Amino acid sequence: MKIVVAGGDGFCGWPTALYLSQKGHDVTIVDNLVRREIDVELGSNSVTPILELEERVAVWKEVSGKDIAVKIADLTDYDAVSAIFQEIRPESFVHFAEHRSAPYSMIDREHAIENHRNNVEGTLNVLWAIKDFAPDCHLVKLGTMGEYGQPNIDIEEGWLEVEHKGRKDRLPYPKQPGSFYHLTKVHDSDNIMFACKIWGIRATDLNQGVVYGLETDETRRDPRLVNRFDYDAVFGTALNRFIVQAAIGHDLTVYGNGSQTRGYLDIQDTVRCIEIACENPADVGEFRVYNQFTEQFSVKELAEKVQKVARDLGNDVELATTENPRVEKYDHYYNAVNTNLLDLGLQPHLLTDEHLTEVIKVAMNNTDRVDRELVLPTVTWK
Ligand code: NAD
Ligand code: USQ
Repeated sequence: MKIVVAGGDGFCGWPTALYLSQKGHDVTIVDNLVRREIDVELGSNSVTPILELEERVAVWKEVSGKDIAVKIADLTDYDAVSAIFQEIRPESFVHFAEHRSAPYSMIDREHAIENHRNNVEGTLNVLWAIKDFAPDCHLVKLGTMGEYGQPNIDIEEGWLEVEHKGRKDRLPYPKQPGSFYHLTKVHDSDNIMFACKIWGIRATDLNQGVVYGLETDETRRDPRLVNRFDYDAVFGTALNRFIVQAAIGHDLTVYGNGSQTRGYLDIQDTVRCIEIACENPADVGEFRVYNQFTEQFSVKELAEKVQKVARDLGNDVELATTENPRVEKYDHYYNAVNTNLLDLGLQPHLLTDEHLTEVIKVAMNNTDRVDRELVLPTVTWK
């Protein structure tokens, strides 16, 4: 299958591109490398030393014998997007290429607007290019579980059966996101749903939970293929941050009382979910929503797991109670459905002590790359 992986230089996109290539798909990475520029803006870095994109792809060719094409292009540039669609005519377009940090979108007005411009405009360009140049292309779009927020009822997969004043309908599940970033995903979902309806586009919106982990079978094949691993307070996600904090002997930054609960999944399951979505395309005009996570944890549960494994490795860290820079719910109900991907064959990698040990060891081997100044949060919601 001809597959474009947009955002293929990023944390989820790079291992996905390798996985799909290994499976024999004809993969093209599209990325404008903005994530590397944001590292410069924030003075941050990946704990793991990642190569330049062209070099990584050359190593993959050396290791696997397989080619991955690279297009350095910005999805907000319609000339570039339309040229890519006309040249490649992809069967699946996997869209990871967005600014994905909630704190980044909350820095100030300019960042909130740039976040919206980049994400919403990029996705609109992809929709128009599919319509104009590759109408049969299946859009596999990364949304987020955070689109739903934390409602006091079960979270369904995209839709809710509603009975109101004696009438019934199946309506889009209500969205109550918790940051301007998460809001961009809601706007994307609405735009994609509308495009499916009016133009007959096929789309799968993957509402992904928080991704943890580092390596996949493909990145493990050579140290030069290593994935990026963010630990700073802006782009690092909770579990990955706790792992690096444990590796450097820093107390774990549990925000508030740590009862905030989310869906989580291993990066090894992210790559498989994308394969499942590509191999089982949505129908013409269908807007399909899958919830992409495997387990639910509170932040405190995650921190306690990391604390235990770090202690076994000789690093004794405490759970620090850190004032929460965000505005979010505590002690809330959280029960989300995630059966669609499991029904299509996903076999989850669960969060085990062995997994945590592997990743903490990698972090411990790279502690010289960790800037402690980046660990504590500086961006607040208020
Ligand atoms: P990332 O920042 O590591 O990677 C995103 C990549 O997209 C980067 O390489 C960046 O340079 C590129 N990009 C951004 N805007 C672009 C544009 N306009 N044109 C071309 N390239 C562009 O992020 P990630 O963690 O790999 O996340 C990928 C996607 O998955 C995002 O859409 C994110 O919202 C979603 N997601 C991520 C997580 C997570 O925990 N990491 C969870 C749920 C959903
Ligand atoms: N948290 C802490 N301590 C930290 C960092 C975070 O307690 O040091 C808490 C936050 O307050 C929040 C929870 O952990 O309650 C999750 O925060 P996060 O930074 O791990 O994840 P989030 O901001 O939700 O964003 C991440 C990705 C984003 C993706 C989202 C999936 O960065 O791209 O969309 O996970 S979800 O959360 O399901 O919406």
